[in-house]
Formats: sequence, structure tokens, C-alpha cells
Amino acid sequence: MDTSIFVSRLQQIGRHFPETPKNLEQPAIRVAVTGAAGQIGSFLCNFIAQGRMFGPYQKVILHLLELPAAEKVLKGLVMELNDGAYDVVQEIIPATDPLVAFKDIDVAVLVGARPRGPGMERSELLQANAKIFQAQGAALDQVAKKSVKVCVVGNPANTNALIASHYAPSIPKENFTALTRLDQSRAESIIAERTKAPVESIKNIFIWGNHSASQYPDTFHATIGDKTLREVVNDDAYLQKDYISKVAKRGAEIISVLGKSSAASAAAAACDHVHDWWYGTKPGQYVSMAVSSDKNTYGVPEGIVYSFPVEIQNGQYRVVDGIAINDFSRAKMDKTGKELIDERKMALGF
Ligand code: NAX
Repeated sequence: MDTSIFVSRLQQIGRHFPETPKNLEQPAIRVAVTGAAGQIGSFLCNFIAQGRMFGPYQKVILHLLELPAAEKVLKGLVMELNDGAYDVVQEIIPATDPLVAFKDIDVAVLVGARPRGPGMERSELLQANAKIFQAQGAALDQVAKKSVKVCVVGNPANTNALIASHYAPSIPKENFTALTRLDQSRAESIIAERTKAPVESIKNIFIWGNHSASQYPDTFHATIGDKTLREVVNDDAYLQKDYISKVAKRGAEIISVLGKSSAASAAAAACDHVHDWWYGTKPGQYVSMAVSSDKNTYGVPEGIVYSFPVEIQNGQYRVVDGIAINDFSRAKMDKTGKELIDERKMALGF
């Protein structure tokens, strides 16, 4: 865990602080969570309320969106959040209408999505989600702040982000992103387990492409302490085959062992994604975020939402440039890009 998060947790527990941190003077941040009463949504709301997304000094107003069928569960979640008496929560606005939930928001974490039903084809799943993200994109366009920062978690996350952006023409494309930070955390934790190195000593494993089985965790530029990751692991065959598939299939592995899908780790990754987008990354720290590919970076096709390594300052991310791409990486990056083009065609018809 990042030391600053650890320190902020301790401060949260302390409740009364001797100094007056700057954030106390900032207006409350309005953050919407969709699918709030679901597995990931409930963890996410609790984490935000405990200061994990914006720190312990920044007030938030939680806008929680659910389907009408889950309204009662949402009511229960709100009761529990109120009972937590969290310092950072200024107000909670539960809603079943996106036009209410997205009114004047600064941040949206779009978690609610249609899961894959039995016998459902991939194209049917994409089309069912296209309807949800079309409606939510249009609602964001109508009532959210034009500066709203959107992080899509609900799968297929990259293409859902693209759809929402497509139907929100008055909001810059750069404001629509999808979560691949969990894939990055998984990629780091698997290496930490194998090498016994502390997870915080592992830097700059990048996730390229889609949050799907085709994603490419690139270890060619990563380090562990003052050595290259490849030198420490000393097993190129593993890094180029089994490791890549282990990272990509970690979600399925969790389901097979736990009997349900990842929730707390996904919520923690969503907090880290938004936290770093809001406050910035540390010098030399790169994080994975799926973002609009419109700047024709690294030969990735335009018009998709593709995961790149980014660095962030003043609330603006920038794809890290100058990373050398070898033939192995090129092939993997092209494959995952092609899958995103296919998804776009199935969901949006172009
Ligand atoms: P759950 O089924 O527990 O919760 C989903 C919630 O969304 C439900 O409460 C449902 O009522 C609500 N919902 C559905 N459609 C909605 C809509 N149109 N508006 C508002 N609410 C809506 O699923 P959970 O385990 O929380 O997973 C949520 C999504 O995250 C899934 O699509 C899942 O595949 C995806 N994931 C994405 C990850 C990532 O890294 N990008 C990793 C974890 C997770 O697999």
C-alpha cells in the first residue's frame, strides 16, 4: 500500500487533527457511483466514505445510482453509510434516475453493467451494455459538469467508456476512461509473490489494450528496486507466456477459488485510478489507464479506448512517450487493439 494512503487511514481513525489541511477549504467533490448496491459498488462507497479516494480531509457528496429493482438494497447501503458517521461524507443522494444521480457531478465511477447471462453471445452482451452506456452517456452530457472525470468499471469496460463518450459529445473525450489499474495491481502482486520482493518495490509494469483476456502486461521496462524486473525474475519464457496469461485470467481464478468475482480489489483499484487522476502521479511513476486513443500514440488504432501507461499532473493525464516497443510487444499490442476495434463494431456498428 502507498504510504500516504496508510498515513491517511491512521489520520482518519484519529478523527481530530491538529493542523487545518488545505482540503478542508475546498468545496465538496460530487462523486457518482453506479451499481452502488452491487458487490464492487458497496466496497467502493465505503472506501470513498473512509477517505481512500480523495483523502481524509476532502468532503464528498455521494450520488448513488441503482436500478429500481435494487432500490431497497441501496436504501440499506445508505443507512449503513450514515451509521459509519464518516467525517468526509457531507451528503448522500440515492437515485434510480441517471439525470438525478449525475446532476453537477465532478467524478463518475460507472460500475453497474449487464452481466453475461447463460448462453449469451459476446455480441449480445456488447449490445445490451451499449444501451446502458448510451443512456448514461446522454445523461452525463445533459446534467454533469463538463469537466466530469469518468472511470468505467462495468464490463466490457473499454468499449462501455467509448459508448458513453460517443453519446456525450459536449464532454471532452479525454474525460472518459476505463479501469485497468486492477490488472496492473494483479500484475505487480503476481511478481511480488514469485520474487518475494515487496510489492511497492515493483515499478512500471504497464497494461496495454483491453481489460480482457487479450490485455498485454508489459514487463520490459519494469524495475524491482534498482534492478530490471527481467533480470530479477530471470525467466523470459515465463514472462512471455504463463505470466501474461496468469495476469489476464486472474479474475477467473478468483471466481473459481472464492466462488464470486473480485470486489474489494476492484473497488480499491478504482479509488487509486480516480485518486491519481485527481491529485497526480509522483515523478517517474507511471500508471495504467484505458484512455481515448485519438492521439495516434504507439501505432494504436484511433477511435477506441485503449490502456496506456500515463503520468498525471494538475488533473490531466498524458500518455508516457518514448517507450521502446519490440516486436514481441508490438504483436501483443496490435492483437488487443484489434479486439477493441471488433468490440466497437459489434456495439456501435462502425
Ligand atoms: P454486481 O452484479 O454485484 O453489481 C452490479 C450492480 O449494478 C447491481 O446492483 C445492479 O443492480 C447494478 N446495475 C446494473 N445495471 C445498472 C444500470 N443501468 N444503472 C445502475 N445500476 C445498474 O456486479 P459487480 O461484481 O459489482 O461487478 C460490476 C461490474 O464490474 C461487472 O460488469 C464486472 O464484470 C466488472 N468488473 C470490472 C473490473 C475491471 O477491472 N474493469 C474488475 C472487476 C469486475 O469484474
